[in-house]
Formats: sequence, C-alpha cells, structure tokens
Amino acid sequence: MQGGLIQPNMRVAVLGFGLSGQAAMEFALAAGASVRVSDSGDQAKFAARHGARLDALGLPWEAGRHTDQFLANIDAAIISPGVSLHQSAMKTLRNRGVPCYGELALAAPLLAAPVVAVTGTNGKTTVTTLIGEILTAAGKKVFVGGNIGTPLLRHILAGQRVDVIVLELSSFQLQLAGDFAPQIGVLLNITPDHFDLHADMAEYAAAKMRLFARQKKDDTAVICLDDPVAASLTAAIPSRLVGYGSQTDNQNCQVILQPHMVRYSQRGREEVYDLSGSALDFPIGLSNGAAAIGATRAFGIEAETILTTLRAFTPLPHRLQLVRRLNGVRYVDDSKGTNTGAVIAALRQTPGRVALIAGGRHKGEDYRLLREAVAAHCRHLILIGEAAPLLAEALTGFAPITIAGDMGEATRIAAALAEPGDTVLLSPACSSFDMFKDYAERGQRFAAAVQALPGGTR
Ligand code: UMA
Repeated sequence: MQGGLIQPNMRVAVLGFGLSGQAAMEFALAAGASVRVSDSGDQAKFAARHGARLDALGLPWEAGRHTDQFLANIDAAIISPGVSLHQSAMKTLRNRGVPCYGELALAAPLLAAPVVAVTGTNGKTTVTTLIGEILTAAGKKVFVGGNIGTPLLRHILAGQRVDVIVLELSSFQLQLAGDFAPQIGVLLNITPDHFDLHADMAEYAAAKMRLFARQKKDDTAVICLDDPVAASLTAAIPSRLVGYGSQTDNQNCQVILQPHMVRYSQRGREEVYDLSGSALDFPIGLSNGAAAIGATRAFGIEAETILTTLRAFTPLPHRLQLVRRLNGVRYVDDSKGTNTGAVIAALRQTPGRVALIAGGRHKGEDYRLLREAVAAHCRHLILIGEAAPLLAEALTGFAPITIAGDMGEATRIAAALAEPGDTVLLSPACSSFDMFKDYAERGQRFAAAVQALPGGTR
C-alpha cells in the first residue's frame, strides 16, 4: 500500500489507541513503518484489551500516560482526535520537531474520490447522513465516515473505489489536518463546546475553519449565515461561498429558509423544496436540510432526488426523539445535546413548559449561557452527574432545581413535576462518560426509565 506521508522503515508512534489509533496503526504497518503505541488510558484495562494483540504483532506499547522516553527517537507521530494538543508529551514532540499528523493529513494525498465534509458544533451527524443518503439515491457509490463512526483511514486501508467520500469532522480531527481540503466543505454553526481539550473559543473556531483553509478557488464552502460566529469568519475563505439561512437581503445567502420550505437560487433560477409535514419540518430540521441542499446541489445532484430523499428522512435517535406521550406529557430524548448551544436550541423549539434533565461530565463550558432559555422555558431543572453542582451554581434563581442520583430517579422526579402540555426533556449540556458508556446508552436508560413510569397510555 502507498503510505503517502508514512514511508517504509519510518519509526512511527501512534498516540491514542481507540478507533482512530487502531486504524492508524494498521495504516502505518501497511505502509512499512515500524510502529509503537502509546495510550494514556488505564494500564491494566489497556493491557487486558490490547496487550496480547500488540505483543503478537511485536509492537512496543505503553499505557497510563504518554512518556517522553517512549516517544523518543521517532520520525513521526499519529495523533488520535481525543488527544489534547496542550499536554506535555505533545509539547515535547513539537520541541523535538517531530511531525505530528492527524488522520486527515495522512489520508489527504491518498484520496481517490471527491470529498464532501461537514463540521459544526451541532447537527453534523444529521447533515452528513442526509448528504450520504442523497448521493446514494442519486446512484453514487459513497463512503460515509469520520466522526460519525468509521475512521477515514479504514476507507484507505480497504482500498475500495467510491464515487464520493462524505465525512463528518470534529474540531479535533481538523486540528492536524495537513493538506486535507474537501471539494465541498459545510459549516453548520460554531457555539461553545469542548473546552476540555480546546484552550478557548478562538482555538475551537480556528479548528473548525481549518476545513476551508486549503480549499481552492473552484471548491465550495457551504456556510450557515444565521450563525454569527460562522458568518463573521467567511471573509477568510478561499473558495466559492454558498451561504444558507434566513437572510433574504444578503446576496451570499443562496439557500433560504422559510416556514416549512427551503428556496435555492442559482444564476437567476429558483427551486423550492417543500418540506412541510416531513421529519425536517422544524427550524433546526429545515436548517439541516438547507445545508444538505447547498452541498448536494453544488455537487450537481438533481433537485428532485434531493427533495425526495429529504422528505423521506427518518430522524436519528437521541436527537429530540419523542420517546412517549403519557398523561398529556411528552418525553423527549435529546441525549446528543451535549453542549449549551444544543440545549438552548432544544428548549426554544419545545412547546409548553419543560422539566429539563441535564448534567453529566463537565467539558469546561459556561452554563450561565443557559440562563435566559432556562428562565423562559423550564418549569424545573433536574440535574445529574459530575456537573450537577456546577449547573446548579450557574442556574440557581432561573428555575427550581432538584439534584438526582441517577437517570431513573431524575425521570421519576421530572414525571411527578410535569403537568399536562409539558415536556420532560433529556438534553444534558454535558458528555455522558461519568455515568454511561456514551450518549446512546444515556438516551436508552432515559427511554427505559420513561417506559417504566406507571400508568397512562402511550
Ligand atoms: N487517549 C490517549 N491520550 C489522550 C486522550 C485519549 O491516549 O490524551 C486514548 C484513550 O485512552 C482511548 C483513546 O485515546 O484509548 C480514544 O481515542 P479518541 O478519543 O481519539 O477516540 P476514537 O476512539 O479514536 O474515536 C474518534 C472520535 N472520538 C473523539 O474524537 C473523542 C469518534 O467520535 C469517532 O467516531 C472516531 O474517532 C472515528 O472517526 C465520537 C465523539 O465522541 C463519536 N466525538 C466527539 C463529539 O462528537 O463530540 C468529538
């Protein structure tokens, strides 16, 4: 296999041995490099899980932390997305002048198909899925990967020929992206998130904008102009801008959101995408639809194929998913609402008063950003997890607060407080890793607790 930046006999360290790191190890081995693996996770657990395989391959490995000795005498390092670039091991590598690559940098010279890549704080998975479905409906052979689940290097390793590569990209994946440049880049929004690994909002926004940095003039940037941070950064983009949003008086806004529909205008021609009654017929749904329209029209897909696919779209689980109606109360699972921007959006579009279940692992966000939306929409806050005290401190006085020990208790308290016409909403503003395997398990536990509530009809 052609290794691009990784050449035979290079000494390569892989940092982080999750999904990305394992694909990176296989990629580096296939390129003929000599590989070592360093993971900061618990030593004993790592040894039990990966030790035998790495020993069988004859690869040196360390776990527990990234040490300078283990990372000495290497020619390159491959960095997994969850590895903080601010930690001392990364500083040492930089000081030693060791090239550090993320998987996008490694894949960039080896990509044999055009790329459509989606980033943003919220909505990435939905828009990536929509674009993948539209392109597939148009008869294209598509690889859909990245943050959505399958590392891009898996696609390179498989050597499969496709017509188009569709990627969901996180800010972490974009940080060490080398020469990676998508033919079509899509930016949905930039609101505060991930301050556990990013120093501040400027660094986070800069990572997102990295999507466009290496694009050429005839590439396309599809950007939401309703998002103030994203809109303020468009001047730096080297490619053709296709704006979307509700700004009818902005000539850069070619994909326009209207109630129940999206209008797309290009060279004086106008298309109308009527999404009324579809699963995308709500403000964020229409916005996600508009992003997918902008990207796939730029790719030359027929309007009819786009409309049919958008209208048939089934929403993804744990994103404002209705779990049950019980005694006039709606129970909604928005476990994927892992930052303040997502929670504010969820509250704004929920009818009636809300009993909000929030909390989990703190990612460094300022929960005071929730105050206005909580005061306007919440009947009660039920807080769980490590971040409960921080949330309570930030939101005391904006809604009554109860702290619960687990998801079952939180759900029962919310159910007891909710009145007919209300919604019990799980939208945590935090990651799930303090109490659950991931956001999906958190959502499933909520749904199970809701189904276990006594009485009523579904
Ligand atoms: N680790 C280190 N050093 C560190 C931090 C972590 O060695 O400083 C180790 C951990 O002990 C663990 C491994 O790294 O063994 C985990 O690697 P990782 O955190 O880079 O995650 P992967 O398993 O490679 O999965 C990543 C994405 N995860 C993150 O970015 C945190 C997955 O997105 C993605 O699906 C996968 O690559 C394939 O591309 C998940 C995610 O939560 C869904 N993403 C975040 C989000 O959406 O909010 C960004």
